[in-house]
Amino acid sequence: MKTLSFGLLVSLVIAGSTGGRAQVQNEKWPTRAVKHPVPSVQDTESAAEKDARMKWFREARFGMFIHWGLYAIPAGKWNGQDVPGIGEWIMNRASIPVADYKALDTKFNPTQFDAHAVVALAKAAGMKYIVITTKHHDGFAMYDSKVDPFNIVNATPYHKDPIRALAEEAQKQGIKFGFYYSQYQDWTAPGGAAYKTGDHKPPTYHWDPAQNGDFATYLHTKAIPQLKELLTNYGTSPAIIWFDTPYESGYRSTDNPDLDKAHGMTPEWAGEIVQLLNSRKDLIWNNRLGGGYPGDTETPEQYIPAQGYPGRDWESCMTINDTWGYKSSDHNFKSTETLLRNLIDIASKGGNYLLNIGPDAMGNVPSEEVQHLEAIGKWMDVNGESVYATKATLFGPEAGSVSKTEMGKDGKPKFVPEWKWRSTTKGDKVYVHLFEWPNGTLHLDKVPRSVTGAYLLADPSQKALKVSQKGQTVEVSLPAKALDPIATVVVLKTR
Ligand code: H79
Repeated sequence: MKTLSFGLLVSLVIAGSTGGRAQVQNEKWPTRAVKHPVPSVQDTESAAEKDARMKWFREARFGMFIHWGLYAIPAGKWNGQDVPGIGEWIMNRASIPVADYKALDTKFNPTQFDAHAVVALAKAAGMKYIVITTKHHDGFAMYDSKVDPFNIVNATPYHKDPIRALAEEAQKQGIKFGFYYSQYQDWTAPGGAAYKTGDHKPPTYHWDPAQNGDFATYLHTKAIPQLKELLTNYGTSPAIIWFDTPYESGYRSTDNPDLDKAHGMTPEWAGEIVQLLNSRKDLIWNNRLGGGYPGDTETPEQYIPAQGYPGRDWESCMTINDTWGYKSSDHNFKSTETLLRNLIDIASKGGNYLLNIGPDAMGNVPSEEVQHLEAIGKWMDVNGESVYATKATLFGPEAGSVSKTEMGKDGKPKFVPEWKWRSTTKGDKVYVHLFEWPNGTLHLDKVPRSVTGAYLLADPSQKALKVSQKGQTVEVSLPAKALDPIATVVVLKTR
């Protein structure tokens, strides 16, 4: 592909490889066959170049998502009322007028924010990268922007740039750092898009005349110039650009450019952004740019796909409680057991786990989130070898099965996960993560390799466990008790 001239490339019809898969459940962001007006790195690089670009991401397996912005101040309450739903959507859900929401900036002074501690927390959890909201749908820039005054350095008493502090710490502590940027929705910039909520009216679903304007003007005067700042002002960061919500809620692709234009990112608009992204050779970006660009990663939100996405890189993003942005009333934290099982489940399907934290208005990470991440880190310190840089399971049925009786919300038979064990591989090793401890013997069917030995990963002496193999059936003698109450890893040495 590299030798093709630009002219030839633009005339190629490049099929979106994902065919419009559900991402947020029940939602499809179309990546149908389109002519990419600007070829993206994925269109032009060789397979070897792609492998080199994706290498660190494929080995990382575990990252930290950070949703942090002005919405941490109301923290889920407006005028004394609880606002239902995810915290960072409060402006939309409560139909807060632009001027009232913007006035939050004078109250934002997160003096407790400690970039060193946040990066250290990610590292302690065993996370290999961080992605933070540089601008969410509320339009507030969490970094030093010369393009738009509604930003943390210019408009708040804090006057500092947490993105710069985090970029420096990430560099120092050796962890990749990526930027979330809401390119389509912007609820405080005239012309920015808004998803339909409650009684907001089509075609714009705006709730304040101050939001009215021309989308192309917003794109050209705010989103693109801000993305340019983000791509040029932070040294080796960003390693990732994480786009979001490129089409109006519920929109289905029609191959009608005029309809597209009214309902989301057109190929032309997305292409202007791609032009910028192409300036950073090593950049990874997700499938939420819109305009028919599939990007690098599938991004299932708040769920783990039954089988992963064979042939595609992917990352499940999930909350620890029920919100991304901080909500003072949300204490519905998942257990460490659930979080760890999710991480192992995702690794066993060849994906990454992007697990969110939501710092509060002072910049503190909620203590429950810190505790869970530290607990995961303790397990990863011992067992990380069975997660990092591994490949998906050699088995498959252990993840669960399609129900013969139950139907899912989409009307298709429901996938029912099972939580007895998972498996990953690396080189000649097969890792078996046991959530339930078998009585005496681990029995495995359909092992496609010869097993030459076994030991428990958490056993510092790596004492050999007795193994017997008949054809593809393997039995491993186990000690009476699991070494870890959540997941004990059996390592099979194979050839
Ligand atoms: O940044 C996080 C979310 O804010 C954003 N993506 C993650 C990473 C996002 N998640 N879901 N969506 C955007 C689509 C929106 C869905 C809903 Fe709603 C928001 C469902 C309930 C609240 C919009 C408002 C649709 C119904 C009410």
